[in-house]
Amino acid sequence: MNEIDLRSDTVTKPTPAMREAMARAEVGDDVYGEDPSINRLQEMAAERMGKEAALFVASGTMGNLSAILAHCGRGDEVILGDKAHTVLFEAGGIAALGGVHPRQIPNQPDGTLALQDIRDAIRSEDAHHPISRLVALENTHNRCGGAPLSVEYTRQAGELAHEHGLFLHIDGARLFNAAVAEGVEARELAEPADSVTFCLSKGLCAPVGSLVCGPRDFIARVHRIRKQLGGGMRQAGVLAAAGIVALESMVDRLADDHRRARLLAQGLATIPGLELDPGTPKTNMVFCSLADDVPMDATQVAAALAERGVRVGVVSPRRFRLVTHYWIEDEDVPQAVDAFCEALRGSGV
Ligand code: TLP
Repeated sequence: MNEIDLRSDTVTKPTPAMREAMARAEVGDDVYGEDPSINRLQEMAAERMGKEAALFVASGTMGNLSAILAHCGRGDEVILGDKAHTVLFEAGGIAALGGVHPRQIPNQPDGTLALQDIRDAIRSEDAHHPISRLVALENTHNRCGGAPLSVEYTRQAGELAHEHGLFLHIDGARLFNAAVAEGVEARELAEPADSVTFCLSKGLCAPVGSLVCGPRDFIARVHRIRKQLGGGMRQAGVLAAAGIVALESMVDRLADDHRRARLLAQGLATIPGLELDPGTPKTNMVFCSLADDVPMDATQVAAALAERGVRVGVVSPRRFRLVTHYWIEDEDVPQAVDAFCEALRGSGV
């Protein structure tokens, strides 16, 4: 049975072109700075983000952690959303390993932080207070439905942070999805930020890795922190080779994932017992919930779907996330919709 895996775009396996590039990759010891493939990828990433320098790291989590630790000292505060990936899903690393205090303010449904909330959260000079050092945004915003933040909003948030002497970091795990959705270059979305992390291993399909991008002296600090975290890799050029293919050939096609997410949402909207989030999908993620009268919970429905070869993410007891990606074809969409129909019919709705 052909499995349709909609749990995340992190499940994407490398493409044949990536596997070939990996096999041919020129490598060296990257801890000595001698891996030509890593060096090339870092130059490409810096160029794509319009920043001076970039550093290859093992994951999006390591990218955010090392960037936030490079901006903030122990006891400093980062202002970020209560639905930020860094708050919800990074194992509290910034507090556990960096002593950085996460000041959470509400994420708006469109993934933004209200500018007034940011302003109100910035601490005054007082020995009782942590020192406000950083604002962190997420683009696209995962838990806010894969919402893309606009250039205009990002600029306003950057200006506000900088007016108060704070830095701006963007968790741009899916920044290229945002760029495609907004019809802009990724560097325009990154421009207002002092640092940005983006991932190769999500919609771009590479097997491993993320890039932290920013000014040269900042990236030098991130480099030292990556070493402290045990993230200095050796012949990692085999991974970078896939990342280079990702940047060269996998960005523009993200529009196909967004189109398939729209088709998927249209199909799911016709199923009794399933309620779609307003405005979903915003990029490559469809969020939907079970209606109150459905006598199964999301885990049970997901199990019934898995029996039919369709895997979905369960994000709360009655809620699902379905993510489209390179390995989801047009014909998989009606198949997934049919599986949902059958699974819910089985529940007697
Ligand atoms: N997100 C994963 C899960 O951890 C939830 C997913 O399936 O979406 N920032 C954002 C916005 C992310 O969505 C993720 C991964 C990360 C950072 C962390 O990236 P990795 O998994 O490479 O550490």
